[in-house]
Amino acid sequence: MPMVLLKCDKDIPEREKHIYLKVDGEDSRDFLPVSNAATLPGTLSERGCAFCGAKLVIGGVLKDTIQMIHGPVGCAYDTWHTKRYPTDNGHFNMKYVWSTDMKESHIVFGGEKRLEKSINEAFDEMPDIKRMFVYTTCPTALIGDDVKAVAKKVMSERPDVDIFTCECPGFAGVSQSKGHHVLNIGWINEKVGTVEPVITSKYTMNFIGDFNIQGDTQLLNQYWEKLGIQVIAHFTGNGTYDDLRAMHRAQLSVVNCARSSGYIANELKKQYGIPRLDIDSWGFNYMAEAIRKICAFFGIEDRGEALIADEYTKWKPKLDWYKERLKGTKMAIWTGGPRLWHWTKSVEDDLGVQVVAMSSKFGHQEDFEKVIARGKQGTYYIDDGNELEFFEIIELVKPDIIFTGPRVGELVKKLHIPYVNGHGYHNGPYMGFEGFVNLARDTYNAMYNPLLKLAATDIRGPVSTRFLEAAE
Ligand code: CFM
Repeated sequence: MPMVLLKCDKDIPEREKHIYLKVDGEDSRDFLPVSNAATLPGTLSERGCAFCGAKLVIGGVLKDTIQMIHGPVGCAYDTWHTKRYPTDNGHFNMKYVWSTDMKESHIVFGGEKRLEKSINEAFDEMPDIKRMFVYTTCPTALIGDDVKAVAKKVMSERPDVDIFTCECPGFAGVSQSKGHHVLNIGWINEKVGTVEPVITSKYTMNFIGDFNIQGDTQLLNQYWEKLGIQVIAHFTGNGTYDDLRAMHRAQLSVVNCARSSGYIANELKKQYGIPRLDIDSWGFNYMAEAIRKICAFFGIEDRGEALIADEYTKWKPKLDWYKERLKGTKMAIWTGGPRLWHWTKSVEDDLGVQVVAMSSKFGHQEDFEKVIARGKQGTYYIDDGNELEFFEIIELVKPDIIFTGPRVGELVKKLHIPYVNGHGYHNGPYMGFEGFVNLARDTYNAMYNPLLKLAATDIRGPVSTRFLEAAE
């Protein structure tokens, strides 16, 4: 039976359609977990809301942009400081949070005036910042505040500022995935093509779907600089608002996270004829393959080979040191979706690890197609997993280590299973060659942390014996 009903799901048997166990001898194309569907009542989802997908994942990464959240203060607070995407201008994006702080009376009488006042206040407070994203949230979308009209009015009164409005309240979709989509499409239709970039190289590209988690973008940038490729826009790691308005001038769109940002790459192709090239940026084999593909596009294969050779000389021995000590480790990966298919084969090939269970919060059908194709037999593939399922799966597959977020991570720690932050990383970056050595190091450190052994020791036995001995 490839689809699995776990014991804990006996009262929500529909969950069977969301859990797949790949077994020998079947055509895996026949079995795909249901995904990107509304969470079932009765299951405690780990998902985020659609607003969060727009703000926390994509927009909030930009380094020079005020993120004005039109809603109750909680929407702003809860999407602030929960993600680690540094910037090279002193982390402006992570220092501040902006909210219109909607209260009951504003819901009753409308929040447009309040929004206008907040936008002006924010620009007055920060005279060096001239760019802003405005987001609606559940309450302000429900009452129908016209944020576009407000943004237009402010822009006409302040000609030096530019504002992008993202109307993606939390309820707009079944998960954060909807927010990615709305932001991608809004941006390409309203802002791309409104700034002309300065071209400094014969070779230009957009780098799409990398959010500079703990410096990923900055690490990969060293490669593009060595190869002589100009990145017109980073969508959105360490990126600027105006760079993203110039995406239409790149010769190529390179896509890492196809889930969150494939939409804009498709539109760039449709509207501007820019080809899309999908790559994986985690792992030695994948990174080398990515560099080869990009260099082949530009006809600079020699430069690519030289770069790969240099990086292998520098980092491969370090990777192998960890591989020697990690091979045979059983790993579970419970993140958003794409990292399942990005990582399953890379940890297997580069670290000798065996991935035994994978859970995706919001992946779509295509994500499950990719991960099941790349993943092993005997592995569980779960859509929108809940806490009880996680515990039952742990019993079934007995992982040695789990890549997941702090919420689930802190839970599994109580079972004395080490976890590595698969979202914001422990000590990243994790992309590229150097980054994958960091991932290996964090995995090794988590596995061999002596604290785990101490935490698993039941001190009551030895203590009581000592007391007995003292009493004698
Ligand atoms: Fe793309 Fe991401 Fe991810 Fe994602 Fe995310 Fe993320 Fe993720 Mo957390 S954009 S889909 S919505 S790779 S925040 S940086 S780690 S769940 S697998």
